[in-house]
Amino acid sequence: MQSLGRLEDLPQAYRDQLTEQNLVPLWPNLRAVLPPKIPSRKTTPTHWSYQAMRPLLLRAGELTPMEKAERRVLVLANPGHGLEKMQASAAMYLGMQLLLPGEWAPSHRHTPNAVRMVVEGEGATTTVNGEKCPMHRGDLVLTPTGLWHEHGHEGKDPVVWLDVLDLPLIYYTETSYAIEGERQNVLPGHGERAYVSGGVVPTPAFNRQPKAYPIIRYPWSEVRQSLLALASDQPQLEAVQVTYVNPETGQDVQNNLGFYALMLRPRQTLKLPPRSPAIVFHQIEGQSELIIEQTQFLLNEADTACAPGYTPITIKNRSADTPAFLFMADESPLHRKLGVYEAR
Ligand code: 1HN
Repeated sequence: MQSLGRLEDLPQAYRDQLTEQNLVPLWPNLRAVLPPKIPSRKTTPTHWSYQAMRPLLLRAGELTPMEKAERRVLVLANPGHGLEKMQASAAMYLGMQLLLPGEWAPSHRHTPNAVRMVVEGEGATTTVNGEKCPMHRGDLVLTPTGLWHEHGHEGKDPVVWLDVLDLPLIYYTETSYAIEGERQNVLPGHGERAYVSGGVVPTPAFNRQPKAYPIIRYPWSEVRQSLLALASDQPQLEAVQVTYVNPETGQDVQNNLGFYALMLRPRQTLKLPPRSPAIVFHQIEGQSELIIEQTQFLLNEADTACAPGYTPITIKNRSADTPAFLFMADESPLHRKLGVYEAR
């Protein structure tokens, strides 16, 4: 590939004139924005140990009352982007949120899309547009763009969950903002009951407008059951994986990020081909070994890791007798919309 002219090759007086007019020559920067064959990625393979972060999160509970935090979160920041950017990848934000018994995180709505993956504790709820969702370990609760949401805690022990948002993307596009609201009235109805079975959906009547987000809470007990059933029904199936979908459309539950649950059979090794989106892994049950190109992480229960796009990934279940279960998030829906999605 031909090397191109550098900025320093140009006379300083000419460069000053360009700057004066808010002009920049392309050629010194062309290779940086269009690198050969594979994009440059700031996202580096990163691992966050739950055991290591837990005491720091609980300490935040002592140091900062809810009134001073609104959302008490330690952000899982990828050092490749710079910690202050609060990004796990180009489009994904991750945070570990703590809610203590009796606490209340007030209602608001905002343009970024969020989901919560419950990590520990019983008794917390998230109310989303009036639907009060219980939060148990492994449950996925959606708070999509524009929907009111608030968190409460009527239990006895600290509750922790992992927040996954498309905040970096929404912020980058200069569309990120929030509106504060009043405490919501709880309304009847739970999407996961109305849509309890994957094969049938409520029949459309003349006037039934399906909601944009018919299911808000995806209970782990049901997702786990689906994975076990899939694995036993299809013993030859390599990737025992399910996608969290909108039951009305069969499409991804949210606009920009995709969410999945993966089961690894005892001692299974699964190779994921390089694909354009970055991926987040969160260990729900068991212990896995995650190999991202040259980097190797041990994922203990509740650990989280992030891998850049275009990278081969291998994941192994460490146990010889129990399955491992992982939650995954990626940027596939976004890449498909942009027309840049690739599996190599
Ligand atoms: C948010 O709304 C929550 O509602 C948590 O729990 C983390 C991070 C950035 C922007 C909005 C929540 C958030 C957030």
